Amino acid sequence: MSNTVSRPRTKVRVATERPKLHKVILVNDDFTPREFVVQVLKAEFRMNENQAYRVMITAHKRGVCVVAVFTRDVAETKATRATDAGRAKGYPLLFTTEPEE
Ligand code: TYC
Repeated sequence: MSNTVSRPRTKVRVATERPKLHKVILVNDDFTPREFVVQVLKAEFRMNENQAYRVMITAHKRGVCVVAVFTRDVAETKATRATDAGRAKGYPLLFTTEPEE
């Protein structure tokens, strides 16, 4: 149309804007032993026994628990490594990632 003005569709972002952080989420299951979940949390997310136990028991009771937030690459790598650690032992242990709002 003659009265239609097209504008650039690219959003202008200021240079100081930080990349979105992504949550690593621990998902409960009925098979992975509690102690093994704690072990994986300590190894992959550098938690102490207390922190790891609290994250594990929260996922156990509520279904999921946010473990920590990272840049997307780091979150995905850690979630994959932690999930693979369970798979290597034959457990269905699952870590997922999700962008923060
Ligand atoms: N629900 C498991 C059990 O009772 C323990 C568990 C907790 C597994 C958290 C996964 O994300 C998880 N053995």
